[in-house]
Amino acid sequence: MKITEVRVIVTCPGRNYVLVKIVTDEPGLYGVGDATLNGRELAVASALQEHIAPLLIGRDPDRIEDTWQYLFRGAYWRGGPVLMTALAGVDLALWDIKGKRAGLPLYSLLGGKTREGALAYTHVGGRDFAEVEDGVRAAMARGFRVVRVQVAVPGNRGTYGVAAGSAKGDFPREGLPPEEVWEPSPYLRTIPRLLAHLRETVGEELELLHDVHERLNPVQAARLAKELEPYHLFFLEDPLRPEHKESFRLVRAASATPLAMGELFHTRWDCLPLIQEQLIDFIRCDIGHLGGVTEARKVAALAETFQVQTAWHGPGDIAPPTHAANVHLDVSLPNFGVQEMVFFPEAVHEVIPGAPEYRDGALWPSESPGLGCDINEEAAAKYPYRRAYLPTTRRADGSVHDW
Ligand code: KDG
Ligand code: MG
Repeated sequence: MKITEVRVIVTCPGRNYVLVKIVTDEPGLYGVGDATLNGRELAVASALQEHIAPLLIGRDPDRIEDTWQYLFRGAYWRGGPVLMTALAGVDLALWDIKGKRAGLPLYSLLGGKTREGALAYTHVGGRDFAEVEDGVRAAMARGFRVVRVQVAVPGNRGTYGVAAGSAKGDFPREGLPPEEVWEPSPYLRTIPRLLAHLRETVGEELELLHDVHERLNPVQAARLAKELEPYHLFFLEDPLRPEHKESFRLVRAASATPLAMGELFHTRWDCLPLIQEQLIDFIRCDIGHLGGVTEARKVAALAETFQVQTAWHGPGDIAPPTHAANVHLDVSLPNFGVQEMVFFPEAVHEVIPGAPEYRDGALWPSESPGLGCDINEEAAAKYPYRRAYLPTTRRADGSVHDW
């Protein structure tokens, strides 16, 4: 069996997605993958089209590990978000082909189920505590047992995780990234109060988590983790920037609040120091930015060795094939922790059918062979690419901060 064609499909059914379709010489046999990198979509599409696709034509799609090594190590230039997202798109499509050939869903190829469904969490953001509380109650009514909570911070303009129209930043010029203003002091005062409010009003049973989005310095993160301790978070996500892994020691030493990190990591070597020193409790890489299922399995095995659980990244800016891969891994891995999820709009289901189904607080894998997703190329063509960026964050004095 040989790969005969690699199609890169860029589409915008509400937001931009880069999809990969790998076609084989077996009639009707192809695989689909996701290679979306928010705000840098065309860089990945071009890497795939111009540099990677020609290397794949004529290769045996069954040899996933060899293809992975060939594209990662064989090219000399390795790692980074663009190349690892491109590699993930190829990897997912190859696993999809393998599953379809075997007539088995991906989870079965990964060792079979260790659980039936994947405990899922949803996002709730609000302009104030009352709005967050309402959102949390609505999520509970939908069956969620784990909820991520974010709130607008008085004095800051634009808050991560709070819906548009409430706290979004300004656009410096049409078509460029919106700019937000963020200061640590009001943020650090607000978040413990939000959690206190939620524990008082919705009780102790619901699992709550919060995403810092890498904005704090080590001592600020240590303070937040310590002050949140009484509210028993499921985890505090991404307290620090990804560069200084050793800074996690300070946060760890300050409290017993569980910590999660990983969506800005791109290889197992990024994850290793935090896992090996047991400085985090959840590794939450984005399978779509980590080189796919092949690398995610290795990260999960490292994590299992050190009692770290998985919480793969599952936002709306990665496409359904990555969400499907998340859930196939979740139900097969022994050290699965929780799965982040979103509800996709109808246009996404039309273009990329097969996103995992949500029911009773969990996500359920498809029983179809492979990943269980497809690409409707005709529908994709109705939604052309639209340039879009993530926002930029500035401090009150105008200097650039981490978004
Ligand atoms: O493109 C950036 C998003 O994927 C990221 O901001 C989402 O932090 C995120 C999360 O936890 O879902
Ligand atoms: Mg996050």
